[in-house]
Amino acid sequence: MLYLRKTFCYEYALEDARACLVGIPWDSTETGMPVRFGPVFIREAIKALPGFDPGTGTNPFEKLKLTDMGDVETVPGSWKLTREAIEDTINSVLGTNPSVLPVFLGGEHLITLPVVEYLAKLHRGITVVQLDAHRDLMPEWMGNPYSHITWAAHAAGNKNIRLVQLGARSWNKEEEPLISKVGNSIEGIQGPVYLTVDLDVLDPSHAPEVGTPEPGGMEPGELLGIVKIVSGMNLVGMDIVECASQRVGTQTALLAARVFREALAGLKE
Ligand SMILES: [Mn+2]
Repeated sequence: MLYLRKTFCYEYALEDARACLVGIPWDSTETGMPVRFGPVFIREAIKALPGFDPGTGTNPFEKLKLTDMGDVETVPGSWKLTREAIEDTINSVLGTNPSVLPVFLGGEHLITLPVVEYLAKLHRGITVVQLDAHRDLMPEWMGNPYSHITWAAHAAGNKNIRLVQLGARSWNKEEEPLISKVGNSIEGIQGPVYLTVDLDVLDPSHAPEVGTPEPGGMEPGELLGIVKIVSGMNLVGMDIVECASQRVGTQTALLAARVFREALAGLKE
C-alpha cells in the first residue's frame, strides 16, 4: 500500500484522461504583482477543495479521469524560448491524447496566446471566451509586442479566432480600434470554444491577489455561472491565469480552484 497524495485522488495515464492540468509559471512581462507561483497555490487549493459539486450532485474529481502533467519549464526573461516550450508541450500532450481537455494554470495572461494560436490551427472557427477586467488589446507595451496586456490584440487579429470578452471595465484609448472586432456575449456560440479566466475579472474584495486588481468586478456566483455555461459547450481547452497568491489558502486561489471544479462539473461526457 502506498500512502501518497497527488493533485487528484486517482490519477490516470494521459492516454486515458478526459482532462489534464498543465502549469505555466511565467510572469516575466507582468507589470503588477508576481504571478509565477499561481500553479503552486491553485494546485494546493484544488487538493483542499471538496470534490462534490452540490449544483450538479456529482463529484467531477471522481467521475472524470484526470491527470496532472506538472509545469512547463519556462525560461525566465525569454518569451521566445518559453513560447517554444509551451508549443512543444501542447503538441506532445495532444499528440498523445487528441481528445483530452488541457487546463492551463498561469502565470500571466500572455501564456494564453501560444495556446489559442495552436488550438486555432486544430479547430476551425474556434471562439476564445476571455473573462477579464482588462481587454489586453494594447498594440504594444513599452515597445514590446508580447506582453500580458497585448496578447489579445494578437488573438483579435488572427483570422482563425473569434474573440469574445466579458467583464472588461478598464482599458486604454489605444485599445479602442480593436474593440469593434471583439464580441461581448456568449449567446449563440457555435463550434469549438476556449475559455480563459483572468482572475481579476472578479471584484478585488473576492480576489485581491491578482497581478493587476481592478475595482468594480464580478461576484463569484456570476463568474461560476458563466463558467458552467461555457463548459457545457464544445470546450477544447481552458486556462486560469494571473493568480498572484504567495501562500496557501488565499481566497483568490480557492476561487480559482472553484472555477476549475465548476468547469469540470459542466463538461459534456
Ligand atoms: Mn488579462
